[in-house]
Amino acid sequence: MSEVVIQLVYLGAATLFVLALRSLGRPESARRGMRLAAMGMLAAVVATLLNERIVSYEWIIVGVAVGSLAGYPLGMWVPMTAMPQRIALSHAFGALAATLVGIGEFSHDLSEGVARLRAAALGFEVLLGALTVTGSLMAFGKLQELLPGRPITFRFQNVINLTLLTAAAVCLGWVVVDPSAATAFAAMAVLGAVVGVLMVLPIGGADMPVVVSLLNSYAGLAAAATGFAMNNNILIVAGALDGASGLILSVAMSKAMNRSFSNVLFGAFGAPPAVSAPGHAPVGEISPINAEDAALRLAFAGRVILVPGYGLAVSQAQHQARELADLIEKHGGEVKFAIHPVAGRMPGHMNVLLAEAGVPYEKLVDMEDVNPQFAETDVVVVVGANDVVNPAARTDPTSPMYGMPILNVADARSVIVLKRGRGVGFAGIENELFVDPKTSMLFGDAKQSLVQLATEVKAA
Ligand code: TAP
Repeated sequence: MSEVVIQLVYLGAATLFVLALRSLGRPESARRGMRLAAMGMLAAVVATLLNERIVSYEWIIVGVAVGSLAGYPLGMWVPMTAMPQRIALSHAFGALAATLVGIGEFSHDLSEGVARLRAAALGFEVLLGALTVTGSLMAFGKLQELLPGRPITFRFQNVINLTLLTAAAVCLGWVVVDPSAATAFAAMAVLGAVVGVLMVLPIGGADMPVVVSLLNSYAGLAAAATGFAMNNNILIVAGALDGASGLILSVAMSKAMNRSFSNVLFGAFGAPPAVSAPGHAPVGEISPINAEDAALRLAFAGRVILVPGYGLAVSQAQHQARELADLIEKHGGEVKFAIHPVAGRMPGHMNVLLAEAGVPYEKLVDMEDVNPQFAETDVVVVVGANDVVNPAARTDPTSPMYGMPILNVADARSVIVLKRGRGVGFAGIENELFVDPKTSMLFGDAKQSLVQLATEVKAA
């Protein structure tokens, strides 16, 4: 009877996970999505605790206590800008759990003889799990700047990595053919862990969000394999959902950065370039503007679009951006926020920051929808964005960015750019928008500049 109840709860939890993923696709329903996912996870955990194979709850209680103590501060106190490394760490923990379960189950069954299918599932789980643990720790180290962010390359890196991965796959095959081959099982786990390190080291720190998302996918697949090995349906469903969504997200991120997925993984790209690409120095003079003049333009503008970018996240200026938008609207203007899919350093970065500041969802407009509106816009305020507004992506076939979809802010009647100086963005290339005759530069930290603008707009 209890088994029927458990399976029914699992079915409900799986439905909640699917609905949650669907809701997470839009900013206005994302909070609901998170709640649905949390409810699904709670139901799945409670149902699992009813499993009759559990002989003692003591260690489970200790695990829940330790996990909660570690998880609460990680969830509540880690700043938004540190979210990618926090997520990398979570994947490392999740994959470690899957790996240890796999090793435990394999060793436990060894004396009685492991069934071939089960050995295959456990081997797959441990191989992917070990790779994800070390890969995620490397990603964490790079994002946290404990390791150098630049790609750490070595000769024949792709050949060596591929050879090691093939050797690990051969060990897995060996375990499937002979499920008593404990040495092959151990060698496979070690090789998986080594591949995790060597695959992530040559990838630059700035590409880590794509890698973290891919490792998320691997952790999901490892969990699904655990589900097969332990005959647990919810692990299979949740793992498959995680695996598929992580992969889709990685590919979508690469696409929005105008990079092929294989280039991110094998191209040793993503290092902050020391100098801008030769031949791309923009011709023209920068026109600085002071806060007073910029505010006058904003106070009397009919249509204004704010374009947030990585600099807004760095200076944590989301509340000030919203305040400025409110003040412009009080003066009779209409304000929208243009959201580029890879603005910032992680998917949905700008949406999350602006939602935190209470910007209404209907004011956040996606790139495809906002681009045709720039031509009708009086003033665009670019807040710490650079690459996502670089016109070279549209106009310069020799630019490394050529072909990347961008926000066409250069189509607007006038542009005010808020940034600290002449620093380049993630792609490390110059931006002609900054010397466009209709662009004015308001230099300074984004938060301070927005505060000054707000003060001046209030007084206008
Ligand atoms: P970026 O092109 O990185 O430009 C950010 C600009 O912000 C810099 O030029 C910098 O100029 C300015 N800035 C930094 N700190 C600031 C501060 N405190 N106040 C004011 N300005 C500040 O940003 P973007 O336009 O958002 O583009 C994102 C880039 O990251 C894209 O190339 C994208 O492909 C890449 N990327 C994105 C993701 C995801 S998923 N979002 C993942 C990996 C890589 P100053 O130094 O002169 O101030």
